[in-house]
Amino acid sequence: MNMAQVIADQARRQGAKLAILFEDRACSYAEFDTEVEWHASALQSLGITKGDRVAYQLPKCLEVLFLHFAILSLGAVALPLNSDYRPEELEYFLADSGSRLFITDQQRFATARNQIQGIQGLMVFLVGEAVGPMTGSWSEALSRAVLPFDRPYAAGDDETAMFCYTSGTTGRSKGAMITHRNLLSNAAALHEMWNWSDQDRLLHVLPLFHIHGLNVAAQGCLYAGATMVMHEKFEPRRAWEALNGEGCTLLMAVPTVYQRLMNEWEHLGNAPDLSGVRLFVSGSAPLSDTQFRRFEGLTGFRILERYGMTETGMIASNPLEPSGRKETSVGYPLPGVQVRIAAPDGTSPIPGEVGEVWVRGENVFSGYWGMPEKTRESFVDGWFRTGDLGWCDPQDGDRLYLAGRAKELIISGGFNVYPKEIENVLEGLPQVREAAVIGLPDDDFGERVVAVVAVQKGAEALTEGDLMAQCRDRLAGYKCPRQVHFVNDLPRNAMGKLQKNLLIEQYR
Ligand code: MCA
Ligand code: AMP
Repeated sequence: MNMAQVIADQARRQGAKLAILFEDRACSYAEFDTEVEWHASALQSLGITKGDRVAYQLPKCLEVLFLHFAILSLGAVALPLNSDYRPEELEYFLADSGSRLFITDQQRFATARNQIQGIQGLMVFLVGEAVGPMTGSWSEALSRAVLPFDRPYAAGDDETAMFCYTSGTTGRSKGAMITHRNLLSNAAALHEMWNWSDQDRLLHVLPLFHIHGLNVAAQGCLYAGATMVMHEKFEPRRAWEALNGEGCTLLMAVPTVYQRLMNEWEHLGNAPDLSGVRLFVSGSAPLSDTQFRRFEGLTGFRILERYGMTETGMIASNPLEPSGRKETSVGYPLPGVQVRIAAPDGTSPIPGEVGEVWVRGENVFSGYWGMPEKTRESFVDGWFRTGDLGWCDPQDGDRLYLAGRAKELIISGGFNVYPKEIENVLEGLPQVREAAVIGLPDDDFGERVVAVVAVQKGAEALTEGDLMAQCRDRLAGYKCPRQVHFVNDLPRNAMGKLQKNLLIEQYR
C-alpha cells in the first residue's frame, strides 16, 4: 500500500469538508486531492517516475503538502529540506541523494546557485518564473498539467517513500530511507493510541520538513480525515487564540513551544477557554518535570509526552488517559513497536538499570542511503540502536524513561545539532586551531549550542561576532553557536582525548 493512496481515499470520503486552514486560505479535502493530482501530473510531465528523488526547500505553505503527497503518489521519493539550510548544506543533500528534481523559490535559488548548478542530473524548478536557462518554472509546469490524471501509486509497502537526512557523530548527514510501511504502521499506531478522529481539529505550528510536523502532525491529521489549522510561524499569542476561539482539539509541539506558551499565558488578559481541547502532545526533546507541572497548574492539562526518532517514527507514548501520564516518562511502546534496553555488550541489564534503547517493528526505517556500513552498525539482530539511553520501570509495567544519550547530540528547541558538524565548520576556518562544541542548559531552547575555540597564532583579534558570522554563512541558524568562549588550549586527558565534560562544568 502507498501512503498517498490512503490519504487520497480519505479525501474522497471527506469531500467538501475542510482539510486545511492555512492563514487565510481554506482547502477542502476535495480541493486538496485535486491539487495533489495536479502536482503529480506536473511531476510526471517532467519525467519523474518511481524511485526518483524529488527534493524541495520551500517556506511553510500548502503547496509543500500538495507536492509531498504528489511525489509519493508517483512512487517517487520525497526529500523535504529545512527551509533555512545554507547553500553548502543544500549542495550536500542534493548531491548525496542523487536527486533528479529540486523545487525551490527564486530567493533560495539565487543564494545557492553556485553550489547547485554543477550537480549532475539535477533539474531545478522554481516556484514562479524561471531564472535563466538553468531552471524551469514550476508554476508553468503546473499550468500545463492535465486532469484527470491517474496516479499510479507505483511504490508501496517496503519501498522508499521519503529520505530524511539526520546528522551524525562524524558530522556527515545520513539519508534515512523511510518506507510506505513505516509511514502507514506509525500512522495507524498513533491513530489508535491518541484516538484521532475526523472530528479533531489540529493546531499545527511546527515546520513541515521534519518527521514531527510532516508525518506525525500533518499526515496524521489527513490520515484521520480531521481538520488542520496551520500557522506559518509559531507565535504564542496567536496559538492561544486558535486554541481558544477556533475550536482546536489538539496541539502537537516541542518543549520550547510549551515553554513559550506558558510564558505568554502570564500576559494574557483572560485565561483562554480550553474546553474544546482534548490533547496537548509534546516530543522531539525532553519535557522537564517543571514544564509538565507548570503547564498543568496553568491550564489543567497534563501534557502527553511521546518519544520518536527520524529513523523509527514514533516509538513510545504516554497513555491517553490523563492520570496515566507521568512527568519525565515517555510512556510505553506504541502498538506494534518493541523496545528493549541493552547493556553495552548487547545483553539485557538488570530491570530498572540504564542501557541503550533498541527498537524493532514495522516503524523502523530500511537503512541509510548509500551507507551500507553505517546501516549495518546501526542494527543488531534486527534491532535498531537509537543511541538514546533509557530504563524501564518494572514496577510500572516497564514504563520507559530516557536518561540521556550515548551519542553526542545537542537538541535545541527540538532541532538536533551534532557538535562534530559545527566543529568541522569552525576548524575549517584558517584562524581556528581547534574547537569544541557543547550543549548548555537553556530555559527557552532546552539546550543551547556553545563553542569553545582556540585560535591560531596571529589570529588573536578574532571576535565572537566574526565566528558567528562565518557560521551563519555555512550553517542553518539553529546550528549556529549562540555563544563563543576563547581559550588557549582545549582540555585533554593524558591520552589526548578532549574532555568536554570539563568545558560543560566550567561554562554551564
Ligand atoms: C530558531 N532558531 C533557533 C531555533 N529555532 N536557534 C536554536 N534552536 C532552535 N530550535 C533561531 C533562528 O535561526 C533565528 O536566528 C532565531 O532563532 C529566530 O528564528 P525564528 O524562525 O523566529 O525561530 P522561532 O520561531 O523562534 O523558532 C522556535 C521554534 C522552532 C518554534 C521552537 O525552533 C521550531 O519550530 N522547533 C521545532 C523543531 C521540530 O519540529 N523538530 C522535530 C524534529 P537568527 O536570529 O540568528 O537568525 S523530528 C524529531 O525530533 C523526532 C522525529 C521527534 O521525536 O519528533
Ligand atoms: P531526530 O533525529 O531529529 O529524529 O531526533 C530524535 C531524537 O530526539 C531522539 O533520538 C531523542 O534523543 C530525542 N527525542 C525525541 N523525543 C524525545 C522525548 N520525548 N524526550 C527526550 N528526547 C526525545
